[in-house]
Amino acid sequence: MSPGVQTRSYGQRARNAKNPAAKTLLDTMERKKTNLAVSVDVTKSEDLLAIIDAVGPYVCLIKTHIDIVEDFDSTLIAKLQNLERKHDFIYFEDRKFADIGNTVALQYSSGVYKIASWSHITNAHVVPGPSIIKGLASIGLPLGRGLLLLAEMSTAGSLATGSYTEAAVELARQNQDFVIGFIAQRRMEGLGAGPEEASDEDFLILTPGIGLESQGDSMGQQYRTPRTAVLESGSDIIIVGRGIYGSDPKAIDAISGKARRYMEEGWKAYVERLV
Ligand code: 5BU
Repeated sequence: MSPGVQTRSYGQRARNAKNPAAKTLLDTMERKKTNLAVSVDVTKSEDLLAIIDAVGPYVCLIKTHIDIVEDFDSTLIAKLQNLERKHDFIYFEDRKFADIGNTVALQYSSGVYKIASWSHITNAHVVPGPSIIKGLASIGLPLGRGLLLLAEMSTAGSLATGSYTEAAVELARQNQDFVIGFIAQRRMEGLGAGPEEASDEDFLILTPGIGLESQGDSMGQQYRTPRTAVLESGSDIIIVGRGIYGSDPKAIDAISGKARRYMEEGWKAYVERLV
């Protein structure tokens, strides 16, 4: 594991966090003793709500793809917010914005989903360059939201490598009020920077492509274990989807049990890396 800020506790990092969403997330992780985010990729709002209710006690963050919900209506947002209050977590809409600043600002604030109004964290590709951050920040910063940049992806053959990944880190460095970290497979601090620049950086690393029982799927997804991601690669938050609800999205007791198991695995690896 590379040396750096990841050996500090989530609680210590919360105290230094400048962005409110990052601070809330780190405080929640410390309070609930969990670095698990569950990605709930189901198409019926009833299943979405039932799974969130089942995994809620074990997560710091719920990741959504709100545009795959077939029966979406605006009352769903209030129901999601009730679960947020009941279980003490925050939301990350995995929207992967990728357009010019003006367009992403509209996509983030408006339309059917009004993402910025309820999702504490969202993410963006860096393909358009700095303008995408400017556009999203114009909406998100006044609301205390945080942005993750896609520095790497979990898929086989991903093109987000090398100088592309380094450019993402550079963009984050220039926008530390709003950019709170990365979707990545390993730590990013210091990438492409001199030691001076890297010394006071603290980016959250959120890692998808996590599974205990499977190596991947038939469409290029690749899985690593919570232990590998957190202990060996220095990830801060493991993102688990089908590993938790995949075999049967209606089997609520089994889903709770699996969420607890991933939470325990993730936390154990984190505690080990602190010492
Ligand atoms: P899974 O069921 O655990 O494979 O779901 C992973 C989720 O994380 C899914 O919602 C993807 O859209 C998301 N994801 C990913 O798998 N890999 C990536 O590199 C990025 C997002 Br970015």
